Amino acid sequence: MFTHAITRRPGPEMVDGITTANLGKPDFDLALKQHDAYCRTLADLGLEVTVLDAEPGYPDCCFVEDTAVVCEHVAVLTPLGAPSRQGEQVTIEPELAKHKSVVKIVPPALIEGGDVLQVEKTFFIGLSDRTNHEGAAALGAAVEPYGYKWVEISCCPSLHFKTDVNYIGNNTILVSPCCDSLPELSLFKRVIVEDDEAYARNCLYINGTVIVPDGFPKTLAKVRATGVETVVLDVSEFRKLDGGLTCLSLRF
Ligand code: CIR
Repeated sequence: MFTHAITRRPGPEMVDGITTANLGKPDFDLALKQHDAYCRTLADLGLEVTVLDAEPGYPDCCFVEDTAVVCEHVAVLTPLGAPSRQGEQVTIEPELAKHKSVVKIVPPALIEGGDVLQVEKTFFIGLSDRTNHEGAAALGAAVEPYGYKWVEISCCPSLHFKTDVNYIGNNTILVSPCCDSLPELSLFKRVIVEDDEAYARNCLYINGTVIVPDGFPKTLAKVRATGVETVVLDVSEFRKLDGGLTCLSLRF
């Protein structure tokens, strides 16, 4: 069960965030409204939500998921693989320290939270341009003492592992066709999300409810067919920066 979330509002500099999406610049005012709705939804689902102010100098600072990996026993601060984002984790540390003991991973180990999918006592860690083997091993070493297992995965070349694979409860994952055949994921029931709705692979599971991005009817129907509750949220302005629903919060 999650009880808390940390989010960070986007700042006006978000229009200069990293992107490969080719969907144009985000509308800052609309992004603020969407961010407010996102935070309200997490609160409606029972979480105590801490909303931090934007951090000047960091256009991608609202994507807090990448700055840490938080589990029941420990919070692991990540050094971030994208040079323009390195340092975002510094202001997250005191927030996490209010709740957890904090461990820091430092370069040359590189890892971003978007590459880490935790399902119960296992961390699935995808290698990417942002996460290297040293980063995966450092996260593994930080959580192993608490009885967690970790699995390093090489999948398709997406921004993050959770661009392609996300847990939606009931031992079920949403998965890209490319990652569907990964032996490491074979114990899950798998719901394949085809490329025409690729963005919707990044749904967010909170305590029995799955938040699905607006505009992806086939994925919404597939998620509902698994029997979970769903909530639909419009995060179009974050999509323009390659950001999805999971990236906008740290949950614990
Ligand atoms: C970036 O490229 O770092 C941001 N524009 C998007 C980060 C998305 N984070 C995530 O999927 N966990």
